[in-house]
Amino acid sequence: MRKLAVLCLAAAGSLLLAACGGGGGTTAVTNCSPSGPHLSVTAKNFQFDTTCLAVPAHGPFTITFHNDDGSTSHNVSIYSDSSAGKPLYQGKIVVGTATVTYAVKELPAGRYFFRCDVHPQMNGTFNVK
Ligand SMILES: [Cu+2]
Repeated sequence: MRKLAVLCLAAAGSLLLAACGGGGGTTAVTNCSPSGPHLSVTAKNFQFDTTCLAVPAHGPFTITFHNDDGSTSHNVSIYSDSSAGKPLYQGKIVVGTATVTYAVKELPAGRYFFRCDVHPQMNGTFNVK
């Protein structure tokens, strides 16, 4: 597993990136809709269990984040777009097998981007609508 992560990091920025999972694949869902203000996301084998998250506009929300990769650090952060230049929320990094709940302030309706800051190849679309 550690070897795979190194390969993925080495591939960052190249065409091989899509092979490392996350939101880069052609089948990635981007148009998901919210079912409520409480999200649950799991990171396992250096992948999130979804490529699309959504919350309702007009209110705060929570993200319960499960890190299922023992001794590996992951988090969930939200950015205004896939350039990750402007953070809207940066979740605390979770080391090893653990669960944390992030409380996030209301965001304006829009299409944003989420990722793991430790492994940027783990990413997806974050919809507020
Ligand atoms: Cu990560």
